[in-house]
Amino acid sequence: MTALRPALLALALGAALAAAFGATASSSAPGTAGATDVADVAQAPYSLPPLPYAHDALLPAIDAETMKLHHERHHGAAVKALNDLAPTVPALQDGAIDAVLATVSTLPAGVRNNLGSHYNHSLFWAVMAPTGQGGAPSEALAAAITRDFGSMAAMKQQFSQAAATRFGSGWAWLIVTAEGTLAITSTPNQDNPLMDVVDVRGTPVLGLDVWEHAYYLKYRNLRGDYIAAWWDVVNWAEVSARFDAAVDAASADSKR
Ligand code: MN3
Repeated sequence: MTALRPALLALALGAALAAAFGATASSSAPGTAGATDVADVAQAPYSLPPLPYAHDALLPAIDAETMKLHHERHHGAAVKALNDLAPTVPALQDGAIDAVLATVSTLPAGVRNNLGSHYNHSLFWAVMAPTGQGGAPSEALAAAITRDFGSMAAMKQQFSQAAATRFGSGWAWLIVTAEGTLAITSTPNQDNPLMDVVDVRGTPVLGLDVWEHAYYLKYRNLRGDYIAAWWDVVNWAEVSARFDAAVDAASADSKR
């Protein structure tokens, strides 16, 4: 999850390629090709994660065209913007994403928008699974949902309400708080609960994109229908794993 590792890997790869093909490269662009190669890869620490399923895997909840456009164009544009920003924002070159988000108020607005988008969409693709393959919450997650909301149905109702009432563009979240409990919140635009600019902070374990680009082709203005259908493609195994990790982290933090 850190930006450092891919950057270093790319640097090492670029240097190795420059060394291996130096003679060839310098014959086409004398004296500069090797260095340019290294600089290019060093400036691209972010990449678009591939979708872990086909574009049409989430039908009928989400249509294939929406998934393709959303992933390649919307998320892709954020990744490109981040790579354009990275040379002038040191935190983007060597900071872990969650740590950068926690100090986002001190960074240029483009970081808030585009690193937020990159984090949010990366989580969104991961917490969905092909229709029929979403499984069920782990025992630990199911118990926490009952403890903190009363029932699974009540949690879904609260989450759906948060998603439906987020004015304009934004996200709904199920988070683990610093106390290790579950809570529901929503954020505008590409903000998320890891950022130091939001009211309710915590570690997201489930997130729903309610920007119109996430549903408008199929659902038009009917955001509520999209939200209701989306529960069919939640990847509960992934949400459960993220819940376990977030609870462990909250517990470790409370012992410091
Ligand atoms: Mn989106």
